[in-house]
Amino acid sequence: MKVALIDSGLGLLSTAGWVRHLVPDLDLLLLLDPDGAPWGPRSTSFITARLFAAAHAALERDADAIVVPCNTATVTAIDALRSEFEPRVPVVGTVPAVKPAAAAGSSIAVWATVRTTASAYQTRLIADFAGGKPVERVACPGLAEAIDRGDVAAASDAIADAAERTPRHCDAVVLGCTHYPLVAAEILGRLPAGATLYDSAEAVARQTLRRLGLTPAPDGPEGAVDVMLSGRPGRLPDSAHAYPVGRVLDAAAR
Ligand code: DGN
Repeated sequence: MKVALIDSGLGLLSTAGWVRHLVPDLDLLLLLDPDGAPWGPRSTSFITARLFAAAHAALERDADAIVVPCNTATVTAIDALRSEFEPRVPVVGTVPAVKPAAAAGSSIAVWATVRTTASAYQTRLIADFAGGKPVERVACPGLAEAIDRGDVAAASDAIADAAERTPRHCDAVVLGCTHYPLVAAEILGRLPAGATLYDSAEAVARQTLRRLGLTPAPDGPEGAVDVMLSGRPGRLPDSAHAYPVGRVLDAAAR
């Protein structure tokens, strides 16, 4: 079976890493969009068109599930993607992990792209799942882009800036952009002691397995990893090597 993961850039790595960890023998097709990235500042029609193009490419390559490990794309276009591609294949989106954060923390901050932060989708998510607890929305302009470039200094500046705008009493910090778990240690180092990070990568990977009727089987052989860059077969960018999961998946790619 083959799982296709679609994101503008390296954010898909954390979810792909979890899928590989839970069921190694699934084939993975990683679809990045260097020609269109970053998606955050783009229009809804642009993001929808890029997702549709990637999803068609995935189906041409016999993908059994389409995963969008990107909060920005999910809040923008997941309904359109589902209407077009389900029930041919399951379509799994990603939203910030507000629910588990609210279950464990007393005061929550959600770090995300400017677009996700401003979205009505996130407003609904907070209303539905924060259980009335205070939620601070912290936009992190430039952070996903710096992570894509493997630009450690720019990422570090963006993290410091977001940490400064995060109220000190927030004990649960949700990483509402799939790029951010790649620099989780750096983020944690900038937050007050005792803060806990939450992201959606494992939950999205587990939901993908459920939609495929699979259970975790961590001891199997390793399936193939293929990469497409804006519709062309390719390799992960060199910047993926800045992150452990990027090195592992690049080594497995053919
Ligand atoms: N990884 C994306 C997200 O989870 O929102 C951000 C991608 C982007 O292009 N900004």
